[in-house]
Amino acid sequence: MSPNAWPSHPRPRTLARLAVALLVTFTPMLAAHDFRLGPLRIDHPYATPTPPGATNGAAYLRGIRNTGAEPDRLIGASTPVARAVEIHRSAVDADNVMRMRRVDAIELPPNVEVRLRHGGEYHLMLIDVKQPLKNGDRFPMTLRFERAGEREVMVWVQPPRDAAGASPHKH
Ligand SMILES: [Cu+2]
Repeated sequence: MSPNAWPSHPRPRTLARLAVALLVTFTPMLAAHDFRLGPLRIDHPYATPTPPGATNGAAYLRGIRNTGAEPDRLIGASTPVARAVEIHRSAVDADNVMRMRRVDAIELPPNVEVRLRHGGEYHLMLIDVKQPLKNGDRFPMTLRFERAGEREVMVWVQPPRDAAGASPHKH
């Protein structure tokens, strides 16, 4: 396929980048994976599969541990598989319904592990996913921290371990 055959749409470049990421990370198959950025330990980024036609997905982290002496904050994220990524916090509202609200940041105090797990307080909402996320997929996501800067991590798509946390949520 000649370069001229590519449409002007950015999708082919995104797919090529994904393909490279897949080649890099499929060996070996590990039960978990983690990333480091300065004093931050980012443990097992994952996302739940999305049903066909779903516009939004959700990504999680088993945890982020700040091993440094200074506080940091997770202030944003982006990924080629979605138009935008928002930090959402779950809370029970006055009607006793669990709702998600967008927040600006997640505080990462020193010597604390903050969890962003399925069914927990925080998740990363993937707004307008470009294709369904399927079990076994991998995709890159860049996390942005106020102090430590940026780190690209690989997100594993897998079914939630705790089916009880799989109830649909409202925004
Ligand atoms: Cu949400």
